Amino acid sequence: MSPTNHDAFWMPFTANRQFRRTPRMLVAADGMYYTSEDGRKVMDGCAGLWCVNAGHNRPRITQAVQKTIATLDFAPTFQMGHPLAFQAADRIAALAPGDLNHVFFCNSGSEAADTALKIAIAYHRVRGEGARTRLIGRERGYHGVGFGGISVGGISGNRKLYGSLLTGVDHLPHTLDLERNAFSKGLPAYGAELADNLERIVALHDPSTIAAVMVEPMAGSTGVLPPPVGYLKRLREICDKYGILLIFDEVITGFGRMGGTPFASEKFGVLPDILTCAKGITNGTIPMGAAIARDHVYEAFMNGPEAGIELPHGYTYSGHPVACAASLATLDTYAEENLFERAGDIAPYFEEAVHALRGLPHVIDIRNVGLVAGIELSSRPGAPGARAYEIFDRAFHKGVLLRYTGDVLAVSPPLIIQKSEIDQLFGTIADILRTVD
Ligand code: PXG
Ligand code: PLP
Repeated sequence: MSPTNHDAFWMPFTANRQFRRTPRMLVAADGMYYTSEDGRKVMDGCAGLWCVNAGHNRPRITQAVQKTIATLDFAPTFQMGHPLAFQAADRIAALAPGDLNHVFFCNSGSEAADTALKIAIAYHRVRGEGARTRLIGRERGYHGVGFGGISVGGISGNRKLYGSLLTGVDHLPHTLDLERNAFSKGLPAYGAELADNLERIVALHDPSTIAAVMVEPMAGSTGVLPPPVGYLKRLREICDKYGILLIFDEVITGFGRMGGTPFASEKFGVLPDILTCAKGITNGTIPMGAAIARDHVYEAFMNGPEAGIELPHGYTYSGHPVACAASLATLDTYAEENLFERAGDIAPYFEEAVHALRGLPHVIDIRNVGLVAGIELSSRPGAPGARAYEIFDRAFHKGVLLRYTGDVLAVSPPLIIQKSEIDQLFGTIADILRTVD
């Protein structure tokens, strides 16, 4: 590590002391590759943190950011406007399925989640159903790190240090079922009936108290859990039956990750009432997130006196000009190169390549959809996560950047990945699996 003081940066979701002993530093990025501080090329097997969907250092995006920052470095969006925010919202609304037409900007997936939850509760309140305040999430759900997101999220490690969280939250069971579904290719066949737990939760609390259900269409950061066939449709039906809003958190699944369509919502044929996104919205270049609402949600707020602020919510940087410019250029890049279709076209090759790891030591499940794969390993006795960490660290030193969570390795490359790079990526993992204990 270079001779700066490395104590000051309190690193997020990192074992800070371990990292300082064995640092892994990146200094540059281009296309599919990072450059490490010691000058090695490292293939980006996880699109940064699932966000660099078009690959690194795309000239169109860089130029748009440079031009905008030199022209309009900042402009407020509270009672003021600037054209880029309206253009970016238009483009994103056009990309989003159905009548998801109203884009509320923020700066991250966490803020998008909290924004969506607030809109959902307020929606019922402005319609005269103010008793609908409960929020239903799911075990193993990840919705970022705001108080709303960790409350509705289902990761005990992210919740237990932080006190009482939001009240009035309940959780569906997660959908991972190794007994019935291990080594499924694409969506697992079994588990649609798990959505019926929503009926039980509704009966317990009474529908008149429930505002919204929030889930990731495919849970990403807790280990790649594709939805069982029919599961999301069933959730939608139960929400409709009881007047509950359905929120899809597409922070990872958005912008082509699932292959073939911009959003998982379209891919799986289920339209939520609110959709949240971030990450790929700017190809990871500039922080940005959004909560996108359908017409009926937005219109419920557009009553009352015209001079009244309909939604008392917003961030200093909602619709930041540089982020909006980055987003517009990102969407142009995705469109010019047909990257969502490309991801769908190469997904079968990716699927075969990851499932070829079946039978190697420690591998107990492989899950995939689009350009995402999770490789679940058996844990070392008494040391959950240690094996995956060691593989992650070794892979970095062999020139491949992965993610891991618990003992699941996660692979989610930029959508520009070539077949030869898919071979190299899984070949490196296979080599390590053969030798790691
Ligand atoms: N919702 C979902 C579904 C996410 O995956 C967030 C919300 C929060 O977004 P922000 O921008 O506030 O981080 C996320 C983020 C990983 C990993 O490797 C996943 C995320 C972030 C960092 C690492 O699992 N997901
Ligand atoms: N804290 C203080 C003291 C502030 O004045 C503001 C915004 O004006 C915030 C927090 C919120 O910051 P942001 O709008 O960037 O989320």
